[in-house]
Amino acid sequence: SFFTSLNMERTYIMVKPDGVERGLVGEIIKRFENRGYQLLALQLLTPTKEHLEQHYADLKAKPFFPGLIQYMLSGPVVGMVWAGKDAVKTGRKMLGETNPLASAPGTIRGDYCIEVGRNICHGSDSVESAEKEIALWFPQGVADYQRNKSLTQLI
Ligand code: 3AN
Repeated sequence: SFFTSLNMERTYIMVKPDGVERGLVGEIIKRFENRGYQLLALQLLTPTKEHLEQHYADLKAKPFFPGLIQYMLSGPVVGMVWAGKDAVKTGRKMLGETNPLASAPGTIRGDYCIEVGRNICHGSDSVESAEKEIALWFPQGVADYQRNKSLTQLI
């Protein structure tokens, strides 16, 4: 398809409760827009514990798991689906490292936080988990990627 021929990917990016509380939603959206990614879905919601436990199922055995769930329940989050070339890997680069202290300046975490337990954003770590997360957080479905003129000229 057109989507796969361009190496188009979708990724799930989530502004965590501390990012929302600190007013960083616009900044994070701006960075993805400026980079050239396309916003396919956006929602503010207060997640349930069950939802978060599914989202973080791989981390269930970690000692920080209960604290992580508690933190993620502390307020609303903003979930988004972004699409474009290499969106998963490039999205993670834009976020920075899991530990903000290891994140380069210029990345979101490298510019806005210092605590691993308060790292303001989430981004899918593979195409497979992105598709799982999109289905989990947007069961109603998301918009289609829109082909546009400037992009068509690039192929
Ligand atoms: P990432 O969010 O970069 O994919 P994961 O999936 O390893 O990293 O961890 C998910 C979340 O769990 C992190 N964003 C962070 O909030 C929390 N977390 C990860 N490692 C730690 C840790 N050592 N101590 C406290 N929280 C952690």
